[in-house]
Amino acid sequence: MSAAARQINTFRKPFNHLMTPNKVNEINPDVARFCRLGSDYDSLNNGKMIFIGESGVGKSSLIKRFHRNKFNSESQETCGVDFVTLTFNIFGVPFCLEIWDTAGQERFKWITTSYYRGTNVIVVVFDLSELSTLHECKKWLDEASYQNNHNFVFLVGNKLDKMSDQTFLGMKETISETCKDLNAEFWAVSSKTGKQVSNLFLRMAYLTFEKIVLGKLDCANDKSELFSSGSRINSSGISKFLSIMFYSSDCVSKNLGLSYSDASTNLKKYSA
Ligand SMILES: Nc1nc2c(ncn2[C@@H]2O[C@H](COP(=O)(O)OP(=O)(O)OP(=O)(O)O)[C@@H](O)[C@H]2O)c(=O)[nH]1
Ligand SMILES: [Mg+2]
Repeated sequence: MSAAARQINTFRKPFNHLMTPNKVNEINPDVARFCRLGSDYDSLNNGKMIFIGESGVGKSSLIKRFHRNKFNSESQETCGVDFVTLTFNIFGVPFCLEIWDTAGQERFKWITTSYYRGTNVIVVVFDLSELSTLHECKKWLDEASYQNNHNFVFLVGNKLDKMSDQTFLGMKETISETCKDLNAEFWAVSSKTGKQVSNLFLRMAYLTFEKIVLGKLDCANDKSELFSSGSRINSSGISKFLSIMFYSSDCVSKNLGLSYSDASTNLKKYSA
């Protein structure tokens, strides 16, 4: 996906309002204010998300679809872990998200578990066409949750292209129960066709960003100082919005090219 595809200018909705514990329906006013004033956003921490689940469910394919808009029908199992850092532009504020891909093969467990720490979002992936992979999700989440104070859990059913609408509807109740059990937000996607993949990543990026900004505001002794001391968003600030993408040894950087007027127009309606 191009850098432009990682811009978030509107609130990102869940896949299904009934299958999410994250009931927020609009951008938080404090976060909107933070974005509008461009308050000290250089010091925002990176977000971290990790993809876990059985081997072959399509974790790497999902990340590849979002990152490069490509799909490979050949199976290439992940050895250990892999990661990519993507820069999003959220209401005019640059935000880096580390996306960690882990191997589902048991023999790599000793490597992957050491990367679980410090994760904001845990993405548990299963294959919609292999119900047994859904039943393994709790085990995966329990392992990842150990010693980890994550903020969000997403339960992602991949390979939607292999399902008829009717079969998918028939599975909904089981999925809904698992969602409640895991306290997770559900998404059905297809890495092959790209259906819902972008919406899923933008939703996860937005929620992570919101959590990190709110944490930063909570930590500040004086919120008003935080809001007033930051420089306002200006054209030189916007020009800093570089999209930095790392994938393994790859490193590409591009200018996002968002104009000041775009950012301020998008934020006007959220003025506190
Ligand atoms: N039809 C279909 N096939 C998919 C989809 N996503 C992935 N696949 C295929 O499923 C196989 C496994 O995909 P991977 O992305 O390698 O799975 P993984 O979860 O990363 O597997 P490990 O790295 O071993 O943990 C590959 O042959 C993919 O082409 C999808 O949405 N639809
Ligand atoms: Mg993989």
